[in-house]
Amino acid sequence: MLNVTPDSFSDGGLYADAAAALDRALEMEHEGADIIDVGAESTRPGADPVCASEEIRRLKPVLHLLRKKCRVPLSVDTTKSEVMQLVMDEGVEIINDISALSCTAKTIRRLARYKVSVILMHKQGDPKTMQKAPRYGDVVEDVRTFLKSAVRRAVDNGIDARRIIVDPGFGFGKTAEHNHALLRRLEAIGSLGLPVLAGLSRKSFIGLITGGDPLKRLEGTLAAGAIAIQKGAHLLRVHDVRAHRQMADVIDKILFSSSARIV
Ligand code: HH2
Repeated sequence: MLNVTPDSFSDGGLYADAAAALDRALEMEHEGADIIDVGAESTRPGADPVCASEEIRRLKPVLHLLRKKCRVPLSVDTTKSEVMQLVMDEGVEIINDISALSCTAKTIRRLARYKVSVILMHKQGDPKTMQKAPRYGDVVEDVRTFLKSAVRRAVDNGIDARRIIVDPGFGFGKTAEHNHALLRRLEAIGSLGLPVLAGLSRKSFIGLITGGDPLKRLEGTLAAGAIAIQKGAHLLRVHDVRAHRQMADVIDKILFSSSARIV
């Protein structure tokens, strides 16, 4: 992941400048990233939303450079139709939407025409308040049911099912126990028959186990990522690419014939 934000929870401000963002993207590519996911709005718990024009102002120069220099596919983390349109015109291949395409059907049909892939993520509530009192019946079943209907809506509006990735949305309106249950039973999300992405990197439910601030959660993040791969995750969204590449390659070599993707 490449956060071009001033306020992301662990790397805010580091890559807000386009040249620094390009250097980091090339470094991640060199370290073994399969996809670069660029985000211009922090969605950490408590974050204030930003408007589309500010998101575009942050993204445009970065995407322009990345498009020219990066070899791996580019993804953009956004929920806004205007931003989706701009980044598709810049040649971005993947839209990562933490609201699972809550946009209009018209926007979804436009995504289908551009033949982009989409990441549909579950969240409960919005970043500003989502950690106040998350509630579920059975968190795994509730998340699975939500994703199933988001996939159905995307397909009904023309998105090719082969271009859809699902994501249970670790940390988005979930207590630590909810996150543990989703990780323990991640196969249930995989049973939707689509690739699963897990975004675990440095998140607070890992910090609650290990202690330490976000920059000191690498080992805990690797443990959670290793569980996710064993439970069927196809993609990991990470800050620390080199360490995850090595971890995923070892698990894949020993347990699976195909390789997990590092984003
Ligand atoms: N997590 C974050 C942002 N986008 N997208 C998907 N699909 N899955 C995730 O788990 C996910 C995501 C939050 O992490 P980060 O980008 O590190 O922080 P911030 O939102 O503060 O920029």
